[in-house]
Amino acid sequence: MKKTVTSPIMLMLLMSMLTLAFGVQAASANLPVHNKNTGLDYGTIQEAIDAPETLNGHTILVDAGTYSGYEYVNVYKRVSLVGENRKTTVIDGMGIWVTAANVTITNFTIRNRGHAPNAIDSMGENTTITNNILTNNDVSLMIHGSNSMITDNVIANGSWGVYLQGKSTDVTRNIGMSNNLVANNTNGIMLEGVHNCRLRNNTLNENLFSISVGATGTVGEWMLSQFIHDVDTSNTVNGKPIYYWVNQHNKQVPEDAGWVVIVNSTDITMKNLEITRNYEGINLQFTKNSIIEDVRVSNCRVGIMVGLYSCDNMIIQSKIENNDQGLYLDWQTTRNSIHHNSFINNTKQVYTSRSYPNIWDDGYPSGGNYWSGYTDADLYSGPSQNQPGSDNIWDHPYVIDSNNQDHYPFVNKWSAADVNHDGVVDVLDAAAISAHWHPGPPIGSLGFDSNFDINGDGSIDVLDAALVSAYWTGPPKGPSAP
Ligand SMILES: [Ca+2]
Ligand SMILES: [Ca+2]
Ligand SMILES: [Ca+2]
Repeated sequence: MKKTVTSPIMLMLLMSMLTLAFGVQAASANLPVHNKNTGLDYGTIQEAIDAPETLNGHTILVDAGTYSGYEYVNVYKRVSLVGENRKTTVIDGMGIWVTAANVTITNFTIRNRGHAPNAIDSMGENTTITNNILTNNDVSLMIHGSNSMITDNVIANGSWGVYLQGKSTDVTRNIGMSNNLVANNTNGIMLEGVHNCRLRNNTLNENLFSISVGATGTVGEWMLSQFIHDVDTSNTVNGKPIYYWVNQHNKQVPEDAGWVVIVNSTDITMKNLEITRNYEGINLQFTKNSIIEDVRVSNCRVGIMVGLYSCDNMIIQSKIENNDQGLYLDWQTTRNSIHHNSFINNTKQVYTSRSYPNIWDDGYPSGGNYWSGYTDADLYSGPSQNQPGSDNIWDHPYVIDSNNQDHYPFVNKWSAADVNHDGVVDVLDAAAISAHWHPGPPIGSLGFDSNFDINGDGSIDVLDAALVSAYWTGPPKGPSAP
């Protein structure tokens, strides 16, 4: 049997022969960009925009293929740019610079864009960016215009993923982001100086610094409203939900948090959290009387941000490790009490934007914090560190600035069960607990020393001894029975 095979090549040949025969020009053979409204075709996206026939409200369709060769496409008319297929309609090395309002960009891959203007850079209001793949760009998406929508995009492998940045001349507000995958960027999503943004179901995976919120402007312009955003727990950082709380009181952040932002709130407890790889790990803004306790914050730009006007908070028993800046104290932050933490290998352990006074120790012998890289002598003990005998507290204060000093910096990393602070949990701690045994009456009674009340229940008893056993790091407690 003979089979009739019609290959695509044969079809094309046939079509060109027909075209020649009938003198009809194949409309789209060499001109891959089409104005859907006028029916006219163009060689480049820019030509289609520039054509006098292209008017506001028109849709420009772009065939699959790779588009490059220009610095950027200048979208200064209110048009929709629609790619044929987001995987095969590729803008390579060019930026899209949007200055008109009501522009839509959909179904493109935009990649390998080095410098400003960015891969997509929009000054226009009501910009819609949907169903694109933005990859290997310096900045994939820079949005300055209000009422913009960013949905269903993949934004990956760049230096900066999404940058929502307020204009210096106007208030930028009401930007929505939903169903985006932001992955493997150095910096994932930055909200900077924008107002009232709404984030839903965005997935941040394996970015070096996942997400940030900050204010811009001079001191007088640092408004609370730059932190009022609607970000719910459908947004995740490496599989863990984001808790972005505004105007909350007397609540505890769930322990599965991937990023924590607390705005204009009081009496919030953040306990037993493990936060890593955000721009700010825990970010307090305009927040008071809250407590950060037993958390570990690592590998962030800023481990814990004590932001604008955040006062009277406590940060205790936490490990702040391998961040660029361990703790950042911003404008008008005072009376925050920070002790029994370990600051380990942060490039800068503490940054104070101004020298507002804060409290860095819990008196003697309860002590202050552990600061990696800080060494001093430990020959003395006592509240003034002038009595002979070492006490595992350095003899001189750790000085952050003139208003901020830890008077009793620990020689060793802080651990609740290491009650003598010698860096191991062993028989000496068990003995010290016995020596300060004080079951029953509550804190404040005569002879009670809270240093030995490991579980903080107001009693020094068998439960505290059990914690020494549980956190034992010394030599084995005895011959192990077969
Ligand atoms: Ca000492
Ligand atoms: Ca010890
Ligand atoms: Ca106790």
